[in-house]
Amino acid sequence: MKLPTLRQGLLAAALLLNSAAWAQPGTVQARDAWARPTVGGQPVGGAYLRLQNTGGTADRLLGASTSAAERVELHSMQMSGDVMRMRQVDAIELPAGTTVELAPGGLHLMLMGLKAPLRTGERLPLVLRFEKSGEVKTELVVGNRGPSAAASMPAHMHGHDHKQ
Ligand SMILES: [Cu+2]
Repeated sequence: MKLPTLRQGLLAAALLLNSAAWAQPGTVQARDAWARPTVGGQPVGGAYLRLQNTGGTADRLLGASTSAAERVELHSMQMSGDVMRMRQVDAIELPAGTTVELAPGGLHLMLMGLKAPLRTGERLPLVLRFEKSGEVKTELVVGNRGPSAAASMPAHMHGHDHKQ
């Protein structure tokens, strides 16, 4: 009989397509990840990167981790009156086909409980966790990046007590 064979073939093809869809890597790419150097005794550090969602569906950054810190928080920075405040956020939205910039003065990753000062030139592994794309691995390069709004920001604004 030819029919069962054909049917089996279609079934196999359908399963294959299905598993291909599941196995598809995420459509979010992390680029240019970097962290600001810190001095001894500084318990937290800021990290920044560009997230590119090349897919047709929205995704969200839910969290991150690095061996260099006890934990990583997602933060936003907003003016509250005339004071810049950092706020922890649950997720960072990545609409389909967009690039979201985590940069000084705005959204950023906060490395909490640094195990050692971050020194210029160091590379640290960073794992990003997305709602749909799953885990994406990248590397943080420690160093100061070009002109940015935060370059002249007083150090106390990074003091992370969330009050100033
Ligand atoms: Cu922060």
